Amino acid sequence: MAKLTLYHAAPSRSSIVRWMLEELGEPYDIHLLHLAKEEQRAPGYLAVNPMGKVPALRHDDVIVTEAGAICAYLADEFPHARLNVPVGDPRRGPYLKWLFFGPSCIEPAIMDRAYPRKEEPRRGMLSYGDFDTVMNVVAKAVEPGPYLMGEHFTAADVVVGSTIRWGTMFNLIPVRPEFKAYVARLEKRPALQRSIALDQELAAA
Ligand SMILES: N[C@@H](CCC(=O)N[C@@H](CS)C(=O)NCC(=O)O)C(=O)O
Repeated sequence: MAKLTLYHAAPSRSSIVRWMLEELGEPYDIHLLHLAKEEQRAPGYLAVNPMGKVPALRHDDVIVTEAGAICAYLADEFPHARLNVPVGDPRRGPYLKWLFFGPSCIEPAIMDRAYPRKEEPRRGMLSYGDFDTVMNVVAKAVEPGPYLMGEHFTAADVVVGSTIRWGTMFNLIPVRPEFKAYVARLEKRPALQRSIALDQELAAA
């Protein structure tokens, strides 16, 4: 049994972590959950993630949930893969910013646009401000390329890149040349290609 187990549904937000694990190159096991069968609400799994959601990661006796936190954790625990920016490096500030910006700004901005509220909240009350600002900020950040941290591909690209890729795929974000080029660069990565192929096998089984 590998030290790392991903609680996974294919495809879903846990695919973000599967990509991260493929980038890492460490052996891992998959514990598959069928969301349509509500397996994520079974008491055994709620003991792993009381939110009843995937992903969750077990690393020996440590359980981590939330895709962004899992990617940050893995990047720091396995520094040889150079997917983190270590403590003491001034680039760690922007790196952490992107890791948090993905789940706390990009994703809610996309979902609020896909499922509009009856009453528009005040901009100042929303953690992400407004959709267009979020998209402009991300587009500007990915434009110089190849990655958010320049030449250094990091866990932040796995987190932010997964959401941009998925948003583009389902037409939930504007088709912008900056996003198309960034996603094309990400899709050239063998680890992402492997994780997509592995998820397709699982989904077809
Ligand atoms: N904030 C969580 C969100 C996870 C999430 O929403 N996962 C979905 C799959 S994409 C899920 O487990 N849905 C099943 C359910 O809510 O019953 C994260 O980023 O990890």
